[in-house]
Amino acid sequence: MAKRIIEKGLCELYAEDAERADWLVFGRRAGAGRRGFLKGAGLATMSAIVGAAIPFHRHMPAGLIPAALADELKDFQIEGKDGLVVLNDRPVNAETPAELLDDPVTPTERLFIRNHGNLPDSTDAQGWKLTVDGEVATPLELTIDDLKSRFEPVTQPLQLECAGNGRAAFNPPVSGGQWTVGAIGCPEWTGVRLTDVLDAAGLKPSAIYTAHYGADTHLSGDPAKLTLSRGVPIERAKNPSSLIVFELNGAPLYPMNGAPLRLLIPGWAGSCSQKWLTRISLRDQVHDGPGMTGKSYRVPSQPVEPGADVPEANMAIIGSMPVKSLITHPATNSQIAGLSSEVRGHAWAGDRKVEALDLSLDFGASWQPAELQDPVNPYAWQNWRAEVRFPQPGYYEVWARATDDQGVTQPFGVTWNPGGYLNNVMHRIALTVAG
Ligand SMILES: Nc1nc2c(c(=O)[nH]1)N[C@H]1C(S)=C(S)[C@@H](COP(=O)(O)O)O[C@H]1N2
Ligand SMILES: [Mo]
Repeated sequence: MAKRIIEKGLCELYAEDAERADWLVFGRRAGAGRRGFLKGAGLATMSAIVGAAIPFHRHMPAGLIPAALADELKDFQIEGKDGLVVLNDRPVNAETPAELLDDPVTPTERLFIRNHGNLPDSTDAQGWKLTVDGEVATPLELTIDDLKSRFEPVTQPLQLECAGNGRAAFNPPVSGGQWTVGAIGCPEWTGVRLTDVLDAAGLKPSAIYTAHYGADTHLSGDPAKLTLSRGVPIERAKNPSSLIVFELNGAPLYPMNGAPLRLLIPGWAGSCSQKWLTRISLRDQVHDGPGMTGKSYRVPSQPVEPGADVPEANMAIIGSMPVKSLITHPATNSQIAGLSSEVRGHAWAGDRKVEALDLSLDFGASWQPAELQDPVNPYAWQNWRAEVRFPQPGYYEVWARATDDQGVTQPFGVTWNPGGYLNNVMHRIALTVAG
């Protein structure tokens, strides 16, 4: 596995803008406790992070990075999240270790975070407005209360996966977040159907693509620049599983997962699911905002040699995510007492359904089927389990391989592409069987 590349350090972040760092680190506005000196909730959080009371906290300046954390991003916890591995902190990007994704429905504190820019100044639902404009008969401006009162609510577990999940395994390495396997989750979302809102605005026949806009700001601080603005073909927007959501697991959205309003286009590249959603514009052409062109969220139309420089004309926009699976129990490197163990996890296939999940204990020489459940609704991941028996004590690898309803199976090796996307290589874990 390629070495993790941490793009920005905590020290650098605090040195540049301590208040914003507080917001990113503690998930709340600076000044609420750490302006001046450490007190109240800020002090409690800081004590929890360093693992002890801080006797001299009265002298600890706001914005000071505890030396205990200075170069240890891995020990660094994001308030409201549990056990996520921080890949870089400006912007915050954090993934979930596979064994913490064991729940059938992903808890909020275990849903990954993928940010391109600075968080919006406010994530307050009060006064938030969503504009729907462009190729529509009646442009709309909707508050969150309007969305709740005018449209039918929908609550469903739905998968969200970053297109760059698995990038860390690319060889030659590709720049960008070095995600391993944990930029995926399937929490329960509540919102309204995007198609219902589009119907209310009245789509013109010329509307062929959406364009999504959010309130986060560009890392450069330039207000004229957008962080990310992707879109989807109108048919995908009309899919009843495409939602405008305001709740995550029965509570208002977590700030860094897009509060107070976001899109969810489950099964497609996570980047289609605009966070801090402020505007959906209907276009009469394929959207060309940041994230739609060049090497962003595009892959070669034909397989290429690893490291190849692919001309833009040969690149196509990513749509559905491919068939994939994860082993969430046991954790890799576990010791197994006895000669058998339950193995379990999830499998998903973007727009498709997973038809089979097979396991191998002998490096792919033979395979045995696991019990695979149907999705609880379209675009929820599918849970699977198996009781596996090991012939004798020793070192084993468990490999999981999902096959979708078109017969497409996960590959053994990475299908290389310049942006480091869509790595759906089989997940493997290591087990020591004590017998
Ligand atoms: N406004 C905005 N929306 C965004 C992003 C972003 O940086 N800004 N990142 C996108 C990407 S690349 C992914 S994978 C998902 C991640 O959602 P999460 O952070 O809630 O897990 O949000 C998408 N929506
Ligand atoms: Mo992403």
